[in-house]
Amino acid sequence: MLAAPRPPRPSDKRHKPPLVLLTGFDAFGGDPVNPSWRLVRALHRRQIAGHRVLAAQLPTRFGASIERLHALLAAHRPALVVCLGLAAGRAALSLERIAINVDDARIADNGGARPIDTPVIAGAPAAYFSTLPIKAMRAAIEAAGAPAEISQSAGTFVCNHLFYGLMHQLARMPALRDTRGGFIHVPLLPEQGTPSLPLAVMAAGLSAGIRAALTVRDDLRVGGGALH
Ligand code: PCA
Repeated sequence: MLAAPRPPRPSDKRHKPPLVLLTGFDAFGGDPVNPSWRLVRALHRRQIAGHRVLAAQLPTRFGASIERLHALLAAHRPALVVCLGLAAGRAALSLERIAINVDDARIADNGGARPIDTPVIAGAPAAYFSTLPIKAMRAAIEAAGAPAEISQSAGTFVCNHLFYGLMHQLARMPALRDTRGGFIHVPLLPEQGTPSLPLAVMAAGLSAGIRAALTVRDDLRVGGGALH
């Protein structure tokens, strides 16, 4: 005899939509706010292409930022992860192409650490490429009215460190084999200086970029290189 199907309980979390994990950093280096956190917070709980956005703040610290991110990855197993950080001086949403395995800090992080020429993860590969469709995302962000660019370097401070820690973990964890991940640097907010972008413009651009990352399988084959 067949067993009767188990009746659903109110606590059953069925049909839970897959997650998009967005991270931003806390304030650092004398700026009172970090626009990356303001931006991801603005998209928290939004639904994009059938996915639910979860926004989290990470500390601007070597080591601790990666530890916190890895805990979030293990707990939520997101379908897509986009980490964001501030790059004062840039004028567009800046889609990072590559994370490199080196920490070389020009200023101390929020815990006072200032590593120089040390690997993010000893013995790990020299670099990882973003697995986001960065050209398609640039096109989508621009179509949504926000400036966007491809960047060939995320620097050697905490943002590159976190980006590297993300890509290393996605490459290693079987449960995250299909999870796309990458990093976006954002400009200052208008009240912080120039160049800048209003929060609403960044939010419209980012949500269009996320939609592209969730729906475009093969990236566009269009230029995004730099001469220098
Ligand atoms: N930007 C820094 C670290 C935290 C942030 O928002 C960076 O570009 O490394």
